[in-house]
Amino acid sequence: MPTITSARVIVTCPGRNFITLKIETDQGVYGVGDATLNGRELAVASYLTDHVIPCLIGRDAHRIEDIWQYLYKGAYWRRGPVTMSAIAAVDMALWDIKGKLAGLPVYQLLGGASREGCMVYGHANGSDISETIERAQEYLEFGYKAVRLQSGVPGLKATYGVSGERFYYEPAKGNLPDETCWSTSKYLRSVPELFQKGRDALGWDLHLLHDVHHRCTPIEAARLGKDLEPYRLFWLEDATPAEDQAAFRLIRQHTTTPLAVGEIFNSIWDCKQLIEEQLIDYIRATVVHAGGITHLRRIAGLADLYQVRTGCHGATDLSPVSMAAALHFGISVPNFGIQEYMRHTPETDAVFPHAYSFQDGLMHPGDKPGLGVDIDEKLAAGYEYNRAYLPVNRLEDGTMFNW
Ligand code: CS2
Ligand code: MG
Repeated sequence: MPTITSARVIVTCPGRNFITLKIETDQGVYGVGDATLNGRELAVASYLTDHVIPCLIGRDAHRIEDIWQYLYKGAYWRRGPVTMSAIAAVDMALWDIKGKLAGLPVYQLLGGASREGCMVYGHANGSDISETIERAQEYLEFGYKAVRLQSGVPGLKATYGVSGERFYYEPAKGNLPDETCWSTSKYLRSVPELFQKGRDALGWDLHLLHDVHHRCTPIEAARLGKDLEPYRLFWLEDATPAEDQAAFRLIRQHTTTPLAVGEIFNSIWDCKQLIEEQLIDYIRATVVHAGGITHLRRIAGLADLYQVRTGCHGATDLSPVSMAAALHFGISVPNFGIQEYMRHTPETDAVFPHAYSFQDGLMHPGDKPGLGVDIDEKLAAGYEYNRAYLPVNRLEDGTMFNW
């Protein structure tokens, strides 16, 4: 049996902070796992270093499920983004080790490929509608089959998803949170035109998506869903905050626009009602924040019973280690929907060499044993941690709101 002999957390910041767990065994094989939690990275680093790693040494690295249960039940304080991101990193690293020792890519251990590749979506964003559509046309030329449109809102200085950068979107900036100002009424007035012009310019074959980013009340989300019905979106994401899963009943009653939610979920309990009542069409829970491949398979299994498909989060603040693990999961799971793919910068890709690839709108994890991704520790050491926060958001009268 491969015994865990050591493990350590690598903090690096090639343009943005990433937390990577590396677990080593007595078979000379190691595994890597992503533990990045945007804006709270060091909390997970400490959870791993100070509380988890001492419990791993001497364990059988093959016992993925047992170690998962040990870390979940053994913590006593269950769930939460910090705990579940730490467990996720251990889980990813153990699947990586298992694949390497078996000489197989992880997706072969998960039941093999269920499709040729994972359809991914890119992020077109711009300060106004025409710039957003221009960006989307570039994604169309790259071969993407799906693109998210996020545009500036007339009358607002800044809004979610608009970065000014052509292909990268990194919202975490500054030594303290930026403060942005929001108006739902201005936003609701602007979105239908974005998609009406989007359809006119981009046609009907390209899947179009949009992220509300938790900023509507249920009835506002219902209205937006209805307003967007003529444009046949692939999904409307995070239409309203989902702590109250029942809130989606009201949206569902009013609109047939498909709904996606869950990038901030960290366990099956966060989405059980949403799935069982078919209040959503896509579950966005991710490999890094929802307990790793092991737990994400449970979520996907529940979702499959109710015709809910996966649509995993894949922003730049999920490292290439997560991207690799998500693709092994995505290519094998029966109810795959779509995978988000916010490209990483060349400096990030250099720190995390990987086997996954993009072609004709699909991504494939590659066939290297394990996850097919690594961390170049020498390069990583050259990028010091640099504290950065996600912005906070206030209404025009100063009331704290959802970012
Ligand atoms: C977004 C993310 O990718 C998405 O759908 O919601 O950009 C999200 O804001 C970031 O991952 C937060 O760190
Ligand atoms: Mg989102």
